[in-house]
Amino acid sequence: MLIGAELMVQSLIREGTKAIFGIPGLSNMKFYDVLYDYTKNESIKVILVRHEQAAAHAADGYARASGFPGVCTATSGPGALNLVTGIATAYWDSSPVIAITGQVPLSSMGKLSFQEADIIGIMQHITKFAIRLSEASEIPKWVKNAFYIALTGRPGPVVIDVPRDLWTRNTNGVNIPQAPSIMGYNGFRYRAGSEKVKEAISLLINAEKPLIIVGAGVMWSNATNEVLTLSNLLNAPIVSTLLGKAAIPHDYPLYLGMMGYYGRAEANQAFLESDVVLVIGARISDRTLPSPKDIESKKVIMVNIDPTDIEKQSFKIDVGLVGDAKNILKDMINALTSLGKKNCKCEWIRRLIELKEYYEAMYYQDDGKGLKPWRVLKTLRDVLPKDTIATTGVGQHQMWTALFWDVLKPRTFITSGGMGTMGFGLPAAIGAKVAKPDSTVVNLDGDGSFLMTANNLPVAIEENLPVISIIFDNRVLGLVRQVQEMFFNGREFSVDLGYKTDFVKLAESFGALGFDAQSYEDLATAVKKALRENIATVIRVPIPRDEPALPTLPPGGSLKEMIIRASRKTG
Ligand SMILES: Cc1ncc(C[n+]2csc(CCOP(=O)(O)OP(=O)(O)O)c2C)c(N)n1
Ligand SMILES: [Mg+2]
Repeated sequence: MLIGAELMVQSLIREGTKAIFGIPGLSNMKFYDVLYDYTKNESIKVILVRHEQAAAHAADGYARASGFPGVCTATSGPGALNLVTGIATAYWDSSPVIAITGQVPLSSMGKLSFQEADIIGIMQHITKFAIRLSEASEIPKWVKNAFYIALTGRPGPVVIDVPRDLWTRNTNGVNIPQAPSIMGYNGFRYRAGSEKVKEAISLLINAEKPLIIVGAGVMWSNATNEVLTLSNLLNAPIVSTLLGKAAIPHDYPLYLGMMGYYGRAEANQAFLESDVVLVIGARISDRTLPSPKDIESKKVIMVNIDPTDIEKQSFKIDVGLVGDAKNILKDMINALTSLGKKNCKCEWIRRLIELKEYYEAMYYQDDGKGLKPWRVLKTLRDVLPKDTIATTGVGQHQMWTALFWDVLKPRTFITSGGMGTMGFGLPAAIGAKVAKPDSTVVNLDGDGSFLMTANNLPVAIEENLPVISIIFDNRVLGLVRQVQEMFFNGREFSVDLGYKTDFVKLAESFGALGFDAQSYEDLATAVKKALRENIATVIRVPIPRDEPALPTLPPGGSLKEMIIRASRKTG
């Protein structure tokens, strides 16, 4: 005879769960009570966060770093509501997070009971699937289904809401399902037909200026090698979305960086000049392509596991290939090899090298007035191991990281793209460190973003998760200030964070190491010390208040209107 809470813990462990992030409370207390025994025999780790938003972000960071669903839990009402931002963040970025929420007892539902919230009603719009259980015996089935839904097709979050009385309910002879069974869900794992694959390949071979756009789907499908092979065979350069950065090693010579609203100029220019684009595992959001006009004259091939991504576009897709990127790319490579046609596209490659050199000379300048974000990031890259996992907050520092942080291994760049959630960096770093304890994890954060979830610094200390937070400390909500300066006639308002906050003391007050890096040398020394001491560390790096994140676009603008230089002197 097993009670519901036992069934839940055993089911999670059976699916491979190694860690759960959360906070206990009235409605998930029995779940914790059973977890207690399983932590004693080290079958599972339970990590106490300081706010449930961090539990969801940590599960998300865990998922993106490992490729395996991250699990979080919260009590009913305020606990579960605190998960909302983190779950929405995971949904927008297609990350497999599983949330187990406690709920008021079945008999109390709908009565404005203590800590009651309609979590399914709220979560169903921001999850791939959300279910409230009504029988304890259903737990194994829905845990199995949840993992299957979260990880198949386009990955995404799943919520299982468990009324409190089910945790303690006795169950007898419950069937442990061998396979998932969900009516009407098939994971979207279609394969593209060989005719369509040939059509796509012939468009690419005959292109004069082919370009590959890589999104997060390449990472989820583990298709990095296939993308590089195809790029090589076609002589087609690669650009990426913000999340697609995590899929391409940046030392690949034909990678031009992130394109889009704050994208690298050479990536945007290459996109504008290209004639055939192959979009792999990217949904082409309004951040990547702010104006669909910019793609209208091109031939477009789109590979995506989610057919709605192909169907919903406002521009024409010439060939849509629905299925897992790795499988489809293998078919494309086979088709290409059998056609045996390799065209050097020398003019196109020459032009791209020219663009790259031209813009790099523009980015990598240093007038000696204050620390330059690009040099801060180069300094960090030089002292951190190749497989370092970087997370970010949201703002200018995120855009500088997108532009100048070199990702050298897949799955080592974790950022909130679709939702743009400030406060993501530290908890996501904590989750990534739990998933990959042998990798260095660095949170490249903004001062504003860091302060949104810095209350979780003690988690890194108490759980012995030595993540390093680098604070790009411009004392301002920099990205908002920049938009006010550039597009609201300089009416900078409600963005200054003041000069009193002391990040070193804040770190030390939690028992972390704190450093104030006044130079690139200071920064390198502090990072080396953090690595040596191996405890959670905060390094504050002062950045001039008016340092811009460029390129950018005017509001509503197209990639043709890129603003590459600041109109007034900064520094
Ligand atoms: C939760 C949340 N609130 C508000 C915003 C709007 N927003 C976008 S960037 C930004 C400023 C971020 O400041 P900081 O973290 O210091 O980064 P910086 O731009 O200065 O590098 C704000 C307020 C947001 N993205 N997320
Ligand atoms: Mg800031």
